Amino acid sequence: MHSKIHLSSEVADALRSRRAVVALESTLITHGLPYPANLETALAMEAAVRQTGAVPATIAVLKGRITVGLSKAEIQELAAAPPGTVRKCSRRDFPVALGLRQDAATTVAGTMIAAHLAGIRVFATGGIGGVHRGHPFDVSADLIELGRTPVAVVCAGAKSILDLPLTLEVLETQGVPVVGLGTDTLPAFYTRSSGLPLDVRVDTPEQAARIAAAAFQLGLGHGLLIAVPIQPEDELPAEVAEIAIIQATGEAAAAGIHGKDVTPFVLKRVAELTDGRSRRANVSLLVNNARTGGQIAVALSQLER
Ligand code: PSU
Ligand code: MN
Repeated sequence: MHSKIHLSSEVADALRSRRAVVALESTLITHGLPYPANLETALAMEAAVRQTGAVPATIAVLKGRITVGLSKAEIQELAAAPPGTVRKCSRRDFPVALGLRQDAATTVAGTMIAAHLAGIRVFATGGIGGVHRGHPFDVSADLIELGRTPVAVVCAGAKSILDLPLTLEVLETQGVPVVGLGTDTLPAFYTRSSGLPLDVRVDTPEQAARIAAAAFQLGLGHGLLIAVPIQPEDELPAEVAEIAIIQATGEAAAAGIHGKDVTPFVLKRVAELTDGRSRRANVSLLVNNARTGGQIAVALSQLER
């Protein structure tokens, strides 16, 4: 294994004995949720993965080392870091974080890369990045990573702060299967449906695992998106989400916010504008996806035995 990557002994043991492991990202801890909700949510996601019989592997760069399987103390430290002090680590950021021995929080793209290097095939998160509304050239590196790294990413779709039709087009171009689990349409993060039809629906984690297993066996090198809607009792009404999103994205543009700062800014503003309701929805879908990721990882490891 690469000297720049470190696996916790629990994760290394699980992978060696071919047990189910689920990768979890760290950008949602440093940039997605405020303290202490970020800490509570990260730990709740790990617990949800464990309940399914899988082993969680929260991933970040710590002092220049890609760390797969953070300890509780390490999660706590990242969660309590003052906002803006930890680098958001996508594909392009690894050389900087590793070369300068920095701490950095991995995005969906960054976590996929680290998971793949470690040999983990299932990763659960909240929402993926996408094509920004009104900025068709601001395409999240997450979409490109899904096209070139063989990891199954379990998410609640993408926030409607993004241009969802263009996001689906880019995923198609990148050769990424988008599988609805219990849904015929792309979920829109805070809400169960964007109304955009998907061309594949499955209804069990086992079926999702079969598609992932086939992808990995074929070996074309791309990832998959498994889209799981937020639980009905926790979704925001579409118009509530939409009004807040339009205002927040407008404010971001007016304030000249760009690049990697857009997504954290908009998440924070939407939470303020919805009196915290969007944040509760966010936490709910994160824990739900962690549980579903665990179920898919367990099914995948059974298929391969
Ligand atoms: N979606 C969320 N919360 C988040 C993110 C996405 O609901 O914290 C993070 C993920 O780590 C994702 C990143 O990979 O934002 C996308 O950033 P960008 O749009 O700059 O590619
Ligand atoms: Mn972007």
